[in-house]
Amino acid sequence: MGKSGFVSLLGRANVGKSTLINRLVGRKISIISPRPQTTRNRIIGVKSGPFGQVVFMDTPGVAFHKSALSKSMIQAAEKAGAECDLAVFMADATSPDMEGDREAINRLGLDKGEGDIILAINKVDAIPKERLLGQIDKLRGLAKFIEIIPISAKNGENVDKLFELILERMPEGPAFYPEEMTTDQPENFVIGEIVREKAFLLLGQEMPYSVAVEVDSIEDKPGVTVIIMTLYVERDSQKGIVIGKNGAMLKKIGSSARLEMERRLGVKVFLDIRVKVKEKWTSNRRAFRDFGYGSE
Ligand SMILES: Nc1nc2c(ncn2[C@@H]2O[C@H](COP(=O)(O)OP(=O)(O)OP(=O)(O)O)[C@@H](O)[C@H]2O)c(=O)[nH]1
Ligand SMILES: [Mg+2]
Repeated sequence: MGKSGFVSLLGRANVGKSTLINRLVGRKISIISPRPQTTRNRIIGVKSGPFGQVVFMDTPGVAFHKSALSKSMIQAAEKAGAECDLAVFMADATSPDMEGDREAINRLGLDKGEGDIILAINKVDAIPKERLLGQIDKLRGLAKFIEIIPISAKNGENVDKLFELILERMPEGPAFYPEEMTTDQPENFVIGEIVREKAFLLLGQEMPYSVAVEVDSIEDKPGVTVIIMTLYVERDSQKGIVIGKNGAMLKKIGSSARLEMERRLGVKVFLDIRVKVKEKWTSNRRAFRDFGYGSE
């Protein structure tokens, strides 16, 4: 029998959790952006091999906004932290924030001394090496870490080593998921997330926090897959930002998302994105659960 276990990736928003899960699994299953609070729910990434199977859980970054959506996002992370065999707490070497890390650790219940935690200090490709030791010294007291490892999720530095450390701690057991499965996200959700990622990347600072995407239909026609989806925002002014002058922004978002969908699905895609206002959805639990965000 091989190894089999659950590992949660936890930390403040924007530290690189989604970048790391994609690298560990070897496939893009979680979207990435330079803005905090990109990931909105727990996303499972499965890595299978001769060693057995490790199930990683990407989680929403811990940020302290007051919206019901933010609170539910933290709950999703707490739940992942409680359900795993091992937690990887990630810190960001390029923007050290001891207080933020401490708050996140407390909020996630990682300060209780229960369960194994590895501290991974990410983005070490982007800082001078001599700054690292000081950071390790400061961070090591935040919880009872069994290992501390500097990594770069972006270029892969030390990620294999991190995986070895993880594997050492995994219990023996049967695999939970079929070997070929890499994520439990429904295809519809993944397709919606691609559009949200492109919106994040193209709108930059202008991106309304409240963008949500819903896939209305996916239809396979001869030679082309027709995907119709709706992008929701909370206010009319945000609708204007997303659509842009003469529809230019929406067009850019659409064509960049379509290219990625075509690569992923291996078919030609016709993509139609509509934009609608759904007032106050981030404070309405029912609404964001319908979108698939937050804790279950
Ligand atoms: N230089 C560098 N940048 C990185 C690295 N890992 C991630 N990033 C960048 O950091 C930003 C945030 O990455 P994400 O993976 O989306 O971070 P996250 O922790 O999932 O963020 P949330 O989902 O918002 O909590 C992106 O711009 C990434 O390209 C790294 O190892 N080095
Ligand atoms: Mg993320």
